[in-house]
Parts: sequence; C-alpha cells; structure tokens
Amino acid sequence: MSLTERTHYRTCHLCEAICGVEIRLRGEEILSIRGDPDDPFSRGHICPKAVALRDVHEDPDRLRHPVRRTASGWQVISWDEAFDEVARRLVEIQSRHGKEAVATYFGNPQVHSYGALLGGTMLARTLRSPNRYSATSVDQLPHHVAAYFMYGHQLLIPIPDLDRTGFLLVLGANPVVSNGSLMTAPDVAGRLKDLRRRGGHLVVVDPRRTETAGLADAHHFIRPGTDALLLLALLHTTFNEGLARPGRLAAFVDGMEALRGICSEFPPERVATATGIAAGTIRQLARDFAAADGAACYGRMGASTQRFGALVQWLIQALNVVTGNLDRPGGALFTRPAFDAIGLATGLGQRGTFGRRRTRVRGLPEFGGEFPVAALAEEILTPGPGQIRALVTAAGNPVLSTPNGRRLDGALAGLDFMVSVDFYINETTRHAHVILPPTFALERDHYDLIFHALAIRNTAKYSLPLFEPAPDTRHDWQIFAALKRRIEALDPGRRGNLRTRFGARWLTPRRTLALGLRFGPYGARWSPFGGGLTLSGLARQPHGVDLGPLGSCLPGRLATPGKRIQLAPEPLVRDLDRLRASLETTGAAPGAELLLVGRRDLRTNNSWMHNSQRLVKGPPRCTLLIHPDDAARRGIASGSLADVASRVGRVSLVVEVTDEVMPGVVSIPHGWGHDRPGVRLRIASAHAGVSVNDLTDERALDELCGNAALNGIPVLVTPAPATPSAALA
Ligand SMILES: Nc1nc2c(c(=O)[nH]1)N[C@H]1C(S)=C(S)[C@@H](COP(=O)(O)OP(=O)(O)OC[C@H]3O[C@@H](n4cnc5c(=O)[nH]c(N)nc54)[C@H](O)[C@@H]3O)O[C@H]1N2
Ligand SMILES: Nc1nc2c(c(=O)[nH]1)N[C@H]1C(S)=C(S)[C@@H](COP(=O)(O)OP(=O)(O)OC[C@H]3O[C@@H](n4cnc5c(=O)[nH]c(N)nc54)[C@H](O)[C@@H]3O)O[C@H]1N2
Ligand code: SF4
Ligand SMILES: [Mo]
Repeated sequence: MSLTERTHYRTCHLCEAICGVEIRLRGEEILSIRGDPDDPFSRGHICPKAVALRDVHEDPDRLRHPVRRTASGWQVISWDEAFDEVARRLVEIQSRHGKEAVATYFGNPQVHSYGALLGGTMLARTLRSPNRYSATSVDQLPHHVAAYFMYGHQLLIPIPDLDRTGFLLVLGANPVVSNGSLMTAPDVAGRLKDLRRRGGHLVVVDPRRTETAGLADAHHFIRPGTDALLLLALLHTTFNEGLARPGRLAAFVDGMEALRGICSEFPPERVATATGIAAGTIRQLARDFAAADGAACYGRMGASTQRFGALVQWLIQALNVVTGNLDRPGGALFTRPAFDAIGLATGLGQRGTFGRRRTRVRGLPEFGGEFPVAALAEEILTPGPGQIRALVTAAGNPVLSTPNGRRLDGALAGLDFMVSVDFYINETTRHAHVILPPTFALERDHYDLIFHALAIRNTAKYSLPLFEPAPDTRHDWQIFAALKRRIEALDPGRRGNLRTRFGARWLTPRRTLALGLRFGPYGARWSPFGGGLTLSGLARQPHGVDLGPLGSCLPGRLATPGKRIQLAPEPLVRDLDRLRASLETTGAAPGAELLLVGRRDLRTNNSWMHNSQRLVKGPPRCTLLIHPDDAARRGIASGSLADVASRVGRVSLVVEVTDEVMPGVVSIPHGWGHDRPGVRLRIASAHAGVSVNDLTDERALDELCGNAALNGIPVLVTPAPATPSAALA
C-alpha cells in the first residue's frame, strides 16, 4: 500500500517571529519541515528550531496521559480521576485556608497558544485567588508599565517600523538570535541587512558585542543597568541642541516641559563614567537619531530585566516621542491586528491595574492582576494567614526561569498540593502531585492572538491542526475547562448566573477567535458573503494574509483620559530618585565583583527545547563568557572550569575567554540546569548545563514594579577546584 504524500502549512509557534512552515508528510510520517516561501510575512525564513517541532511531537519523554506522583514513581491515571483529584484538592485547600492559598503560575508558551491563553484566564478567574504569577515579571513587565502610564493601556506597546526605518537604536536586545521580541518580525537579520542596504543605520548598545551588533554600523558597550542614564543624556542633548521636534504629536502630549526639566540634570558628561560611554559619543548618537528620516529606539530583555527597567522603557518611548518618531512611518507605531484585544479591552473601558494589592510578605505591587514572581518562593515558605499552600503551573518552568530558582525548587517540594499542565517532567513539574499533559502544537489549530498584535506588519494567519489529537488526549483549553467545571460543581457559589454560565460553555476559544476576527478591524461583521475577514475565510488561505504596513492611529488609539500621551507620568518621575542615588555609587573603582548578564542561543527556547538532539548537539553552549583582562586577573583560561558565586548561590561551568563581553561583565545563558533528580528529559539531562537563575537574586528587582533584575547581578568568579561532571555535559 502506498501512502499518500501531502503538504501542510502552518505557523511555527515557538518564538515571537511567527514564521510560516511547510511540512511534508507521507501518511503520518513527517518527511521535512521547511520555510514556507508563500507566507507573505516570513517569505520562507525559518530557524533551526522549526525542524525540532518534529522532535517534540515525536519525543518519547513527552507525556500523553495524566500522571500522579506516588512513592514508587509516576502512575498513569485516567483524565476523570485526575480532574476529580485536582479539583477536590484545590477546593479543599481553598475552603480550609482561603482563596489565596492556591496560586497560579503561567509560563511563556501559554501566550503562544490561543486556547491555552483563553482557557487559562478562565480557570484563574474560577480560582478567585489574588496569588497569580507568570513569566511576565521575569520579562516584559516594564514595557507594560510604561505603556500603561504613557498611553493608557498595558498592551499599547509601539512597534519599531523595521522595514521602513532610517535608524534603529537597539538597547539590550539581540534579535538576530532571539528572532525579535515585542517586535514580531520573521528574518530580523535579513530585515536589518535591508535597513543598512537602503542607507539606514543600526546602532546597538549592549555589554556584549552580540550577533546583532555584528550587523550594526556601531556598537557601544554599556555598563549593565545604566541605560536609563544614557537615555536621559540622549534626551538632554536632544532638548539642549534644539532637536526636540514632536511635530503633530505636540497637540496631544502632556509633560514635555517637565521632561525637559528632568533631562537638564543629566548632561552626557554626568553619565559617561557610570555608563561607560563617552560624552561625545552620546551627543553624536542623539544628533544622528534626531537627524534620521524615521528613527526608532527599541529595548528588550537587557533593557527590561534590570534594576531600572520601567524607567528605561519609559525613556525609550520618550525619545521616540520627543523626536517625533512615534506614530509615524519609519518610527515606532501601534499595530492594527485582525483580532484586536486592545481595542476590545479599551472599548470596554479596561485599562489595566497597578498597585491595587501588595504581596503579603514583601509588599510588592500587583500589575494587571498579577504579582511579581520573584515573591513566589517567600509566599510559599512564610507561614501565616494567606500563605500559599497549593500551586497550579501551566506551560512554565519557574525553577529554571525565575530568580533564585533553587529556593523556589525547595519551596515547591513543601507544598500541600501542586498540579502542572505540561507535557514534560522537568525541574518544576517533577514537584507536582498530578501532571495534566496537553496536546502539542501540531495536534491543534493555531492563531497568534498576541504576536499579530506586536508585529512590524499587520498580517493574519490561521493554521489547521496537522494531526488528529492522539486518542484520549486533551488540549490545554479542554483541561482548563474541565477543571473549571469540576471546581464549580464542588463549589456552586463560583458558577455565576445563568447567562455567564451559558457564555462560558458556549464561548470556546475557537468561537472567541471567530467572533474577534469577524468583528475586528478587517472583519466581515454581519455580512455572510461580502468581503472581510472570517475564521473560515482565513482557513482557506493557509499561507496567511497581508494586511499592510503599520499606520498612524494617534490620538485615536490612546486609552488615556482625554487621549493624551503622558510624557512625564508621576510614578515614573518619582522613581528617578532611585536612579539618582545609584549614580552616586556606580562608576566607583572596579572591585573584585563582576556583573552577570544573560544571553540566548539560536538553538534554545528558554528551558524547554533541550530534549531535541539536533538542538543540543555540538560543543556545550552553557558557558561563562569573560573578558581576557578579567580572566587573566583570575588565572582562568578558555576551556577551564570557573566557579561563579552570587549572594544566593554558586555554579561551576566551562569558560570562554572573549573580548566580545565588556571588561567587568560576564555572561551565562538561561534555561539550562537539567541535572536535577527526577527530571525526565533524557537528552536534556545528558547536556545539563547549569541554571543561571541559581545565581540571580530574588531581591534584585526593578523596585517600581517588581520585575526581576536578571541582568547586572554582582558575582565573584574564581577558578574551580574540581570538575563537576554536570558542568561539562
Ligand atoms: N533562540 C532563542 N530565541 C528566543 C528565546 C530563546 O530562549 N532562544 N526566548 C524568547 C523570549 S521568551 C524572549 S522574551 C526574547 C528575548 O529577546 P531579546 O531581548 O532580544 O534577547 P536576549 O538575547 O536576552 O537579549 C538581551 C541582551 O541584553 C543585553 N544586556 C544585558 N544587560 C543589559 C543592560 O543592562 N543594558 C543593555 N543595554 N543590554 C543589556 C545582553 O547582553 C543581551 O545581548 O527572545 C525570544 N526568542
Ligand atoms: N536569567 C534569566 N532568566 C530568564 C530569562 C533570561 O533572559 N535570563 N528570560 C525570561 C523569559 S523572557 C521568559 S519568557 C521565561 C520563560 O520561563 P517559563 O515560561 O517559566 O519557562 P519555559 O522555559 O518557557 O518553559 C515552558 C514550559 O511549558 C511547557 N510547554 C510547552 N508548550 C506547551 C503547551 O502548549 N502547553 C503547555 N501546557 N505547556 C507547554 C514546556 O514543556 C515547559 O515546561 O524565562 C525567563 N527567565
Ligand atoms: S524564528 Fe521562531 S517562529 Fe521562526 S522558525 Fe525559528 S522558532 Fe519558529
Ligand atoms: Mo520571554
């Protein structure tokens, strides 16, 4: 019998670049995964991870059925048994200790699955606990804070107009490797080369000469954590030299004079030592930025997960506004996505929230209904009313991804109950009492609710499932829905009235998507036959549709009262005191300590793709990068082992001596450290590496919003006396 060959088109959901892939099959067997040349947005581009979609799909370590932890190991149980047990335990703990005794943690892949996103939100609502955590506070929280205060909604984040800009200034991002973040753009490297080719400029500011810096006109080393000072000095020059030209924005900007006053305190000379960037260089950079025909300043992880992340994201916006580059082609613009969650939310008057509540132990503020995850361990470990006793994790691995992961690791071991919605037994889920494994991406449909809304072009694409779900498996949303129903059955008080009950049942993620598209900015609305987007129409265009470049939409799109941009929001202005105080202490003579920063690798995806042989093969990539001067001073050579110690922990790993990092700075990638007992990731454990988050510090925060400062951690580096095998894997 000859099996038919077929070709399937879909979006790779692994990172934010949303590349189109073409998957060729014979029967159920995947023959090849390539870039889809007919995807109008990615035009055939993919990275090595797309091919590993197959490895995860076929991974024998991937769970297909619920399991319960027993004294003699993991026991497969039925879905009914699993759902009943989880619902019973959660309700029991909440009725005994209060709603806040159950916490949730949602990880990054949640955002890459519309079903998981919508379903998870429903479950969290049913749990009614204020103790909600997610990967947001080890990532992009400062972007939301700046957007909330300046533009009125946490999701109103302007996106650099990468294909048309004349000048891209990049702070603390390495999109050539990360493939872009809060800037969905397949093939960033190609687009940056195009930028240079059309005469545009790329300048990168980073304590490491990154792969992105390799494509730039200029790269400047910066001392970690000092970007806010650099930005203030750039703004100083802009104001001082008459380069402030907000143009049409001036009609709806508040706070221009206040900002000018603030910046007058920060001439380039004042910040040169602290930042490590010469005053003349800062001045010239400000002039070049202001002179460009369309310029965008863009900052990501390095500019966000640091002590002054929110200040940095605010001042990046401010630079774009003051130079008239916000909301203009070639600058930074808001998107107009086909499913417009922001439009929906602002239409309903929802703007987001900040500081409505504080964490019990340390008093860290809530943002958008969540607490900073740096507080999770102490909320579990500290006895007293309100203590967290049970945890629901979904699509996350906080033991490897949040600061002082070892402490959290220990805290999870002491929980009364933990359930994880995940298909791997990893460093976090090994602590669960029950694991509920969802289907993997190839068995479900896909639409990027979030990343279309953060893209450099407006596009839309809907992918059908490639495979039928395996027998007796569940999608994420079905797992969440089943738990929700059982919790409500045990505690009918949470059910709501008839209407909301019916709504919750009827409004599946797919129907929500269909409605959102139909009544979105390009939607068919009530018309059954006329033009306009519908879900079924999109399904017939498997390469996706192009909806055009980003366009101006201000002031209409603003969600602030009176639709005005707030250029000097009070909470951010107040936080400058902390920055001023830091200026007194930074730039002092270098001590024994080095500052630790992170990095990413093309063949990783945070912590969870290391069980693919093709992604981990080759020399170890979890290494310590150190400058030759710093290495020589410590008697450390390339290939040897070094001990790295911080306030909270110590790791040993292989050294690479390189002048690509700034003197005084060392770099370790995150997402490694798979050698913990009980982890069932055979390939990953054989290439374990160490977890950088065993060094990062839960006390190191952007204190304004509680985002973790994962970069700029002081560490001591010494030659390692012995050779732990894990570090060599
Ligand atoms: N291959 C791959 N791609 C990914 C991921 C992955 O794990 N692997 N993860 C995805 C996710 S979840 C995200 S959020 C994005 C992140 O995307 P990016 O932000 O582009 O990724 P990073 O490589 O972390 O870049 C951060 C940069 O900041 C620099 N840096 C550190 N501290 C400072 C500082 O104080 N100031 C300045 N100016 N720079 C600093 C670091 O040296 C590093 O080069 O990547 C996504 N894409
Ligand atoms: N030091 C340091 N720490 C960092 C960073 C850094 O740059 N430096 N980066 C931070 C950033 S930007 C992020 S986003 C976080 C990520 O941190 P997390 O979101 O906590 O963890 P991930 O490593 O993304 O793990 C994702 C988990 O989801 C599971 N999974 C994958 N797909 C699905 C699915 O469809 N459904 C379900 N239910 N589960 C799924 C995987 O098996 C894995 O267990 O890490 C952060 N931590
Ligand atoms: S860049 Fe991201 S979306 Fe594109 S193929 Fe690689 S992992 Fe997938
Ligand atoms: Mo992230």
